[in-house]
Order: sequence, then structure tokens, then C-alpha cells
Amino acid sequence: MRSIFIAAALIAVASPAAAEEVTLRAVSAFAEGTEFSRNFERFVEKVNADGKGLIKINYIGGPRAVPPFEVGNAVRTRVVDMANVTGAFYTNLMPEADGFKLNGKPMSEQRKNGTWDYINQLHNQKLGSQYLARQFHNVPFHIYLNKKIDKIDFSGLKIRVTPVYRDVVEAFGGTPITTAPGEVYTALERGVADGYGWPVTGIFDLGWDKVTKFRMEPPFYSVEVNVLVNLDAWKWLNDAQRKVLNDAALWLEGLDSEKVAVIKAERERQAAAGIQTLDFGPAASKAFLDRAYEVAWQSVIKRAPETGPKLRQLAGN
Ligand code: 173
Repeated sequence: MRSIFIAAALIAVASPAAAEEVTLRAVSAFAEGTEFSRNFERFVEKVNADGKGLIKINYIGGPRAVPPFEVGNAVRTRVVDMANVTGAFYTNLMPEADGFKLNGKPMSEQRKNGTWDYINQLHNQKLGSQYLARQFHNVPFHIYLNKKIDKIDFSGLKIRVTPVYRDVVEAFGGTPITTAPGEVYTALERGVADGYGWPVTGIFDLGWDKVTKFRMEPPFYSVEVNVLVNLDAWKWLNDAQRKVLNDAALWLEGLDSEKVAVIKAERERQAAAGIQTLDFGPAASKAFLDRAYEVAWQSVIKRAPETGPKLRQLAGN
């Protein structure tokens, strides 16, 4: 009798989900309702509408559910089935993930020229996950400061970073302090940090405008926030279920086109909030960008000598 139950259980585990509606548990590495979760939340709504009776996403929420730097591991170990997370938060598992920010080509192109395939393989192997979508290729980062500088030199400044900004902050003489986004406000308020790295968008979500004086030009790199699906969960889905996710992923990547207007509005809103720009002109900006890319690639290639050069070749810079 017992062996019959075990056999039945094994069959249930081994066969595709087929007719039953499957529920995937999802988290975001960014706070609910904020800039870098919002499009993922729209994606969840779309999957739940288009996938009725086939597939459903149960969105558990942001960093209160899983701390940001643990989200990559949570999807790898299937603590969750799906995550909205930047590669910068899982460089401990995949050092070359720090290189994704150096590729700002539209995803339509990255899907055609083999970049998506290559990065998907890396996720399959190192993160036990499917690289379902990448968002925000056209949204750059900035360094925000509370102390005025008269040239691009961070000597004597403590700057809040993640792996995204660490190399460039060090290259220009700053002292990097790593924190999750949730700790930035307090670090600025207490003067523990004199500035921080963050994309051009999203600083109003957590009230950082109240503790920010300057935004340094130029913008640099490209934001990358990925939707990952645990690979066992992915394989367990049938073709129709996977199609719902893939179609919604392409739709999600297409939302990047909205960001041109969003960025323009955000810059105006920062100016209106009294955040001044620090712009040292075209020559200094170009020198900064050249150095920012060079130190970041060197760092990626040093930590991931097998895969870093290929990522650089695909990025073409
Ligand atoms: O600054 C950060 O926390 C960070 O690395 C990041 C990455 C992508 C989007 C927003 C922030």
C-alpha cells in the first residue's frame, strides 16, 4: 500500500504540470511599488491575466521577504520560484554578473546577437535559473553627492556603493561603503556616507531627495534588473505555461521604451527639488566614462577570466 503512494508521488513529481494551474512564488530585490519593482509588478499582473487557468504568480513582495543580497541564492535554492533582481546583488554566486551593466544594447538586439543566450547559459549553470528578461537597458546610473567637488575626484569622500559602482568610486579616490538600498537614507542622514551611487530614476521613492544635494554628470553604465525563474520550476512548466511567461517577458522588455520620457521628467523633478547638477564639461565627462568602463571590465575579467572577455566582446565596448 505504502509503495503505491510512493509510486504515485514519484509520477506526480516526474510529469509536467500539464492541465493544472501552476503557482510560482516571486519576490523582488527592490521595495514594493518603487521604480525597479514597478514594471515587474505589471508583468505579474499580465501573467496572471493572460495565464488564467494555466499559470499564476504569487508575488510575495520586496526585501522584507528576502534581503536583497540573498535573492539570487533564494531563486537558486528554490526558496522562491521567481525573482526580480539585479546581477549586482548576486556577484557572490556569479562574479561576471557585474559585467551586465556594461551592455546597454536593447534586448531585441541582445536576443538576436547571442548575448541573451550566453547570459542565459551562465544563469542555468551558476544560478540554477532561467534568465527570463532583462529590464532598464536605457537607464543609466549617477553618483549623487552631498559635498561639492570642483573636479571628478572622490578623495576623502565616503560613497555608498554596490558592486555596480565600487570600482569607479575607488578609481577616482573615494572610499566605498556597501549597503542595500534600504540603508541609504539613514547613511546619508547620519553623514555615514557623503554620497551614493543610484540610477537616474527612483530617488524620490524612498525620500532620498530630502538628503541629496548634488547629482554628478555624466550618467554612466546601464541598469540591469532581471527576472529569473528557478530552473527546476522552469523545466516543470509545460509549453503553454512557458509561452505565457516568455510572451510577458518580451512585453516587459518593451516597457523600456517608456523610460526616455521618465528620465527626462525625473531630471526636471530633481532640479525642482533643489538637487544641483555637477557637470565638469565634455572632456572631463569623456575621461570619466572611459575610465569607468575600463576599470569595470578589468574587474569583471579579473574575477571571471573564463567568461568576462566573451561578455566584453558581446557588449562591443
Ligand atoms: O544601487 C543599487 O542598489 C544597485 O546596484 C541598483 C542596481 C539596479 C537598479 C537599482 C539599483
